[in-house]
Amino acid sequence: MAPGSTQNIVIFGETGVGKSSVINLMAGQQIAHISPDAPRCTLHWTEYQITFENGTRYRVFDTASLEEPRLGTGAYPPTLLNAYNLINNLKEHGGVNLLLFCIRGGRVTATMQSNYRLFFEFFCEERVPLVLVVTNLEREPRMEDWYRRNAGQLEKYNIRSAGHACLTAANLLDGRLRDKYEESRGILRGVVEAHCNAGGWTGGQGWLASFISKLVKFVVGHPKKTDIIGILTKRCGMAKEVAQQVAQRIGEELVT
Ligand SMILES: Nc1nc2c(ncn2[C@@H]2O[C@H](COP(=O)(O)OP(=O)(O)OP(=O)(O)O)[C@@H](O)[C@H]2O)c(=O)[nH]1
Ligand SMILES: [Mg+2]
Repeated sequence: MAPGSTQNIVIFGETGVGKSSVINLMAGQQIAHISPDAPRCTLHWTEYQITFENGTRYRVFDTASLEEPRLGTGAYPPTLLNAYNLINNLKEHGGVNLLLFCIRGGRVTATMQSNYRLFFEFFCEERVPLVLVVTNLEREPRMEDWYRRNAGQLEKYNIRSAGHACLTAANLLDGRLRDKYEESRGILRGVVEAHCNAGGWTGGQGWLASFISKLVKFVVGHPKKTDIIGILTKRCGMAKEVAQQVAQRIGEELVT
């Protein structure tokens, strides 16, 4: 990794799974607010900066995920706008180096699978390494055992990761559990350092049209072509002809 460079990490996962707590664990101090946060719509994000003792710097984009396997039609326009703003912001900062997918140690669900697809397949086009961060494991005698028990289930849902960290992100624990919290910091930092891609991914030519058309697959009902052209021109600042071409490429999934 180039000395002095900053790695960009996108963290995602359902509300309350422990994203803010994981950021604080990684930082070694309280920089992110623990819930309840104000409700945010899908792909809205907050940015945090973390520097490890060895000097490596990270910019963490804490993003809001889907709360159900599908998106309501009304949620489609703001999600699209957030995705567009997020990719541009990431581009300005050199692209994404790592995805952290945060889940609570429990059973694997359809919403988890949808979020995995939204961020890894749709948003990052499978071009960014993904690390699974499993929280709430302080009661496990060996936290890593969760992964061994659930690897088959993850496989069944097609959730694939370059690495994983089984941990506890709850900071108000004492005694033996406190030791597990400290152990968790080492596990998390190790996996982040091991899997950050050297080059940031920024999304290629045609990213927007491709993302819009993939996102449609998640929406209940069919978004209107005129609504999409409206967002692209009014909110994303795109020229009308370009927006029309984008909507045209998406084609038959849209209602005219
Ligand atoms: N027992 C236990 N509690 C945890 C763990 N991680 C987080 N929590 C608790 O779960 C609650 C939610 O944690 P947050 O870190 O705010 O979750 P979040 O994903 O950032 O939530 P949103 O920002 O609302 O999406 C808090 O009360 C945390 O203290 C964990 O590993 N174990
Ligand atoms: Mg949070």
